[in-house]
Amino acid sequence: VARCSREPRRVITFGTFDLFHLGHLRLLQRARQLGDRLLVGVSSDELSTRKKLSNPVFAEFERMSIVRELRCVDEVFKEDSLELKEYYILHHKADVLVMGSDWSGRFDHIRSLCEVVYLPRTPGISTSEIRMKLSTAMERQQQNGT
Ligand code: C2G
Repeated sequence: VARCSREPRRVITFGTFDLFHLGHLRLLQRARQLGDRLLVGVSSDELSTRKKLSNPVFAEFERMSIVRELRCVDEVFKEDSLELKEYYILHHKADVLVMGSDWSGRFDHIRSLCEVVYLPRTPGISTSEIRMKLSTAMERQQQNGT
């Protein structure tokens, strides 16, 4: 029987993945389903701070360690700049770039290098929302002296 010996399809995505949550997980799982291997560029502390205008809660080593352990992730590398996307895609021989819909249209120029897919974000959850809830709860505790 002739095997279809096609090359494994390599999917690449990027993110800070701070306070890892279900929205991150669902994105990575769906990205992995679009190919045979999933490579994830985890934003360095420096890039995360620049992007989000605040320091990530967890350092890059911690965020990379969590993402690396996921069953749907095959490889993790550090993302040092948003401007290096073309380099990372060529270096990692990615066939498709996957990003959440908040990035819709932002990487259409990459279509000359690889497919680009934007997936709907998981509603109702975000790292910034979790941080807001935590800091509000802590302020309330301090006011009540509890
Ligand atoms: N995401 C999602 N649903 C959520 C929250 C996040 O699908 N409720 C997706 C985002 O769209 C992104 C990925 O999860 O594709 C990681 O989210 P962040 O860590 O916030 O990543 P971001 O800061 O957007 O970094 O080079 C691109 C940047 O590094 C992307």
